[in-house]
Amino acid sequence: MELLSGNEAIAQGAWEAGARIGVAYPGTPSTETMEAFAAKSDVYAEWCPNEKVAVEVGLGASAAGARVIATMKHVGVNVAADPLFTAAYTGVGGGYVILAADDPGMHSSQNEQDSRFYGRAAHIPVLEPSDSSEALHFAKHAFDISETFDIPVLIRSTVRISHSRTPVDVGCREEHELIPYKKNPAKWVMMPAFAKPRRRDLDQRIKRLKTWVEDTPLNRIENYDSDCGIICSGAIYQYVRDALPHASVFKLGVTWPLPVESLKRFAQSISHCYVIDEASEYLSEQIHAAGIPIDTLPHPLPADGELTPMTIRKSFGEEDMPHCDAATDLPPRPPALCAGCPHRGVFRELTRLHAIVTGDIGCYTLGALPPLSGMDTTVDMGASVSMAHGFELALHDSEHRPIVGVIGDSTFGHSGLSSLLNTAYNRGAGTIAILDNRTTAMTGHQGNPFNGITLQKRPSREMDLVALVKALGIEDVVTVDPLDVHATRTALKQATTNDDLSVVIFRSPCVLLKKSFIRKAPYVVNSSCTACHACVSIGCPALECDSESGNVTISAVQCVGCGLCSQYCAFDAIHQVEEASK
Ligand SMILES: Cc1ncc(C[n+]2csc(CCOP(=O)(O)OP(=O)(O)O)c2C)c(N)n1
Repeated sequence: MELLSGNEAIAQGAWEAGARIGVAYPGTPSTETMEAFAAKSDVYAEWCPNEKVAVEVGLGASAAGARVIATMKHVGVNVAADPLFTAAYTGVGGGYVILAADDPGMHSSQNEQDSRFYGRAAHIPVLEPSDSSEALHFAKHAFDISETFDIPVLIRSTVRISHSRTPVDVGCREEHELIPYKKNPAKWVMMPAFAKPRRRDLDQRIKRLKTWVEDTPLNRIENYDSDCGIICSGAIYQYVRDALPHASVFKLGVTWPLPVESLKRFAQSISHCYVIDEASEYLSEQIHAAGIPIDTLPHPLPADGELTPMTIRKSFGEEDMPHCDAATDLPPRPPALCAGCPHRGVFRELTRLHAIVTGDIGCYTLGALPPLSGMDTTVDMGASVSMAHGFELALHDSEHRPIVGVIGDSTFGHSGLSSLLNTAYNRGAGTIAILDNRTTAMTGHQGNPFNGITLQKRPSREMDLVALVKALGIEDVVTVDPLDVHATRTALKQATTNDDLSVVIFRSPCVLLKKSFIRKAPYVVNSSCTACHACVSIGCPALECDSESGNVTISAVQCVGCGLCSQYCAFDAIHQVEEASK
């Protein structure tokens, strides 16, 4: 028995099922799944530059006969949707399981999405575990389902399943020989002449799945109260058990296709049957559409955000559960760039320039928050570069503020590269700042093509970012140390005042990377300080400002000695400890 997170359990299940290959792009809450899989014996695993590439690499390996797992967060499924939809037509060779980890409540995402809609739209079965033990077993089953029905299988988890640890009985690995590859264009070449019969074949496979799903033990009925029954899945099952212990429950483990006939019988056997779903109407819409009689909840549940046992109890007009009360008197902890983060100065300088900044997704999105307030837009990975081009197209005759797209190195590899190709191809202008902190910091320091570190630390290539940008025909490319304020200011000024498309690569390792950790002697403020607060304008959490006197001090615990604040001091009042004590 081990205590595993849902993510680790899915990796364990894939390993036990004999999966040989794992492919992923990181994204919370899915990331640890591939990290755990990569640490197993007898497997190959890699980070891909994005989720579309990952799903395609996985499909190739599956076609060649291997069992494969691909993992991503919910928004990654949008990126991977193109191969995903057609993979339902081709079907698989070796079993192919894809994890989509959703983030209801948006703990670390730009939107709330329900990946089960993808299963339904793409005709791909969806399994939803409710704890780590199920995560392991469902992952194992998913490979068999994939091979039996010749179809990829989606495992949908949510943040509470992915990140909660529950006891799991781990087993041994069952080796699976490669399923011999045979050339079969009618299955694998999806041009219309082959895709049309394959579409009809898909219908047959779905028909078989719909029969199978009525009896699979992955769904479970718990019969208690005949007056109140709940249909639910995933983490919500655990909340329902806590909140309404006497209710009967239809616990769905397969949420596409739904076991319509079994659900109908359950609903008819109960006086009042309800559907409880989180930040989504996925289940209730389908259950209504199937003509299954469902009651309206006594009090509606919130339409967005995570549910809790408490919100569910309240919707039934039940008393509070005192042990479930979360502390409400905790001090707020707004997110901030770390002390010493190399992204900080770039945003300070962009604000000084009054630039319109199209931002992107990564640690640097925090540059949007006060006091830096250095970002105008953030939408999806890669959008900084393409939206900067859009701003330029619309405003270049009327707006005299510089337009700057800001993107991280991993995000540039994910999809910024194709956006920059577009701007270069269409002779766009503006400035692109690539914040190359030598890692994919936001999701926990994964490797990417620009630091050349692979998931299993196998030999790799470190892409030459300057050469890559130049290869697009962009001549104005410079590399700058973002911890040098003068160099940063000069480079941005130069890039934003010429008529060309310019790229500035700000290169300095993430301060949390062990190797690069600056940890020089901290800085201190001396008596020349006039409390002008120019240093505070960079928003470093190491700088503390007395609310009454306005005096600034630097926390020796937090300061890592990057020296950015001293470069903003016009009164020579900030020095490193050794210098100050001279
Ligand atoms: C399509 C998609 N996939 C994955 C993610 C998760 N994610 C958010 S930021 C990020 C990486 C950011 O790395 P980088 O661009 O290098 O910036 P850093 O955090 O290092 O500053 C990832 C993988 C996402 N938001 N969207």
